[in-house]
Amino acid sequence: MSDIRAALRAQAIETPSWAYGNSGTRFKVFAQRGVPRDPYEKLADAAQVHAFTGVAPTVALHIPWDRVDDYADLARHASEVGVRIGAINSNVFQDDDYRLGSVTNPDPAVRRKALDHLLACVDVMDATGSDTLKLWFSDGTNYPGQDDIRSRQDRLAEALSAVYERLGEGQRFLLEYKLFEPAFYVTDVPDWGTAYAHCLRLGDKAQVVVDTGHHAPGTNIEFIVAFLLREGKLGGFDFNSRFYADDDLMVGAADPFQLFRIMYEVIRGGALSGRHGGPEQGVAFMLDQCHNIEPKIPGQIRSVMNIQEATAKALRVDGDALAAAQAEGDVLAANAVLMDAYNTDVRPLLAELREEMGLDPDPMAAYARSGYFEKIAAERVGGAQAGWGA
Ligand code: LRH
Ligand code: MN
Repeated sequence: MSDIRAALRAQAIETPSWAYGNSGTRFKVFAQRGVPRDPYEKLADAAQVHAFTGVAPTVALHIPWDRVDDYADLARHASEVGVRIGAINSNVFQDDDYRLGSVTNPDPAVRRKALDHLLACVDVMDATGSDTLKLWFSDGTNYPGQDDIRSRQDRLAEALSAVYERLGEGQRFLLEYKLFEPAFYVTDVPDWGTAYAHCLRLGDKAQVVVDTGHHAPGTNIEFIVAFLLREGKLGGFDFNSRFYADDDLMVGAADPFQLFRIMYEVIRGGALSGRHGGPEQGVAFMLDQCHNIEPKIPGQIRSVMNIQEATAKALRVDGDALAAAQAEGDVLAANAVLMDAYNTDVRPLLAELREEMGLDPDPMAAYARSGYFEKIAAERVGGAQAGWGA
């Protein structure tokens, strides 16, 4: 049991700066009291999640949503409040020039503009000490014939090569795929295979990020995880959950059993922490969510706890019994080993672990009692609340 505790204690989950700002759908973005007005306040809120869970030490930034005059000073502020800057997310999906694509756009001037932004994000990595650039492209088309599928892949490959060349020592990029939206016919990086092929051609500094909301319904995501881990090409996760499309709901909320199966393959692949034959930086366990109607900081705390619970259950799988049943072809026994672990209530174990870590066993209740929300709701009056700026 001690190794399970050690693994859970060493778990590191990265929260996204944009989860602390206002977010919504095309129908409505509901503003909430106390929402941050700038990246400094977003980091302060993220630090609360780490303070109450003990396993959320880094925060992903999104550029330009988190643009500041002095990124080194922002990194200093992060360490003052108790966190570090994690992945830097590029944004080539919110500029009018990108209507027909960013790095895949037919217009070379637009492609240059998009590439310059990606390279500028590597400068932000240098300034903040981040070792990970996350690339998601909304690029695609809406109608057959609108553009040449193959030529767009050529343009994408050209841009990825230029970014790859720019990466410094110890730096990498994670290429994110997504089945559709905002493009509704062809998405230029639609699935894990396309992302994997581009990364394989480039080299070790290019890996794939699996956003759990970016697949066709019914996709076996843990298979993709197992495959990419075996290839040493799984760079990270954008964790969230969904009932229908890219709903960006709290991870584990819609399908906790799927999250358990994914974490089991992470553990089976030796990737829960540190080196595992893959990227030297290890697998980044990032959240990518939007709390459209629920309070932001408690939403992130609950999400981190959902990953802890899925991880603790997956660590409870009796590997020897499973291997024996699998070797004997005892289908029901093998399935039962996994279900026993999944059906184990690990909340008492996690509560004890938090006490051992000097934390309150119930992070949600402890945060509610802290009065932090009342403080920020009173202080953060005026100014423009942070959001997607869409
Ligand atoms: C795209 C995405 C991507 C981010 C954005 C916030 O759907 O998952 O990871 O840039 O959400
Ligand atoms: Mn994502």
